[in-house]
Amino acid sequence: MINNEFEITMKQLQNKHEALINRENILEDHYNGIYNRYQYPVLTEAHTPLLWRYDFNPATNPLLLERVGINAAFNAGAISLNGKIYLMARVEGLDRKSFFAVAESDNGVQGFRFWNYPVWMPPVDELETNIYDMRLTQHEDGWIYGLFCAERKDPNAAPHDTSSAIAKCGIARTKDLKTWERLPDLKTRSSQQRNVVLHPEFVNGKYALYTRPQDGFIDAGSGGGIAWALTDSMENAVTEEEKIMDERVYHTIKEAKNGQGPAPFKTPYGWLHLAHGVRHCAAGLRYVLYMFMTDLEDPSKITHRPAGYFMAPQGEERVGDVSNVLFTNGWVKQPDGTVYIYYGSSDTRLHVAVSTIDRLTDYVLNSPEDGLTSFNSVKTIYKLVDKNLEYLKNKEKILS
Ligand code: M1P
Repeated sequence: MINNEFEITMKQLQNKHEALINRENILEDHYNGIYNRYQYPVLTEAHTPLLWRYDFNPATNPLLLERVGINAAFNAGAISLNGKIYLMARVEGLDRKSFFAVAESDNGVQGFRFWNYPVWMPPVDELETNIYDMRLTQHEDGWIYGLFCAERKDPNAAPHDTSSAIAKCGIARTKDLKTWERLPDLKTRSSQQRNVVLHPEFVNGKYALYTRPQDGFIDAGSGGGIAWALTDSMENAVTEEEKIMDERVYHTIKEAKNGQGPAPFKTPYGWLHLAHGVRHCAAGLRYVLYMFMTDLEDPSKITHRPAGYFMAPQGEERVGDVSNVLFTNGWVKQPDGTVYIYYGSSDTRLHVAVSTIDRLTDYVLNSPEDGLTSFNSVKTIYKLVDKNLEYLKNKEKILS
């Protein structure tokens, strides 16, 4: 490539990248009163900095080839700090290794720009192979904690078995999202852990965790659902007991497995939770998001659980590296009650939906529960139709 061509191509790449980052995001035209999706993903592999991917020096990269390819940017932790919104994205290279990188935006729905460098997260040992899905919790002890999945090859796998893996909960903390102190992995009785989330407040003087005990790397097995566990310290986090608080249930959206999403929000009515549920179907596993509320005094006690899913994959969300997946590990609450929900689709890209604390609380408090049979679902609809017809009959009297 002659120098001029190199410069022109580089400029084109930069302009295209800037245009993508600065693209205005638009609310989708769909109403359910609970939330609204934005049309464009807020992060994709194309949002990652050109600095990570290209060698800009014509002497060492005369053909301007991409040197380090990025495959995807998805499942992100989220936090609102000093008026900005920061996403802790799971970025995956062409080499299938995931790592964390921070992207920031002034308004939470567009303009997310990655920092120049990904997060420097030293491994606990040389066998740690892959890290992903960080949940950020601003704890009342003053630290921001990042809990994530830290994965390694199963040391007991047979020599020919190059797939079996062990998932642990990695723990790190920071004050500024830049410098991270890596702490020892969580120790639990369960052989595998994924989707572990730190509750933002002390409970009975202890750190409280939402865990997801599982027997295998993929299958929850005897791990019955989202569990509740306490630890005296995060510097050496150990849990003795994991109490299942949100169990898997036959013929529901969380029949195969489930996992806590981000840390819950405190509301006057209870702790508001977002989670993912997984079921088997002919196309494989289907991941959807659902919500529930827990007791203010005892966050391990579920008080309200709307039936079925809150959000499920639709349109382009359905297709990607692992299709039919919505997954969330980040949401933020703004001072005016606006909530931004960040969700990954099909392990490929990251989207945002907007709601408010009032709408989400109303949804969780007043939506009917799953009756667990077809007949009970029909009864629920009958009840609503009766109520509506009664209201419509008397509407004028009631309103006068
Ligand atoms: O591939 C779908 C999801 O699978 C895992 O979630 P879970 O542990 O609940 O099965 C995670 O690897 C997640 O990142 C991924 O989106």
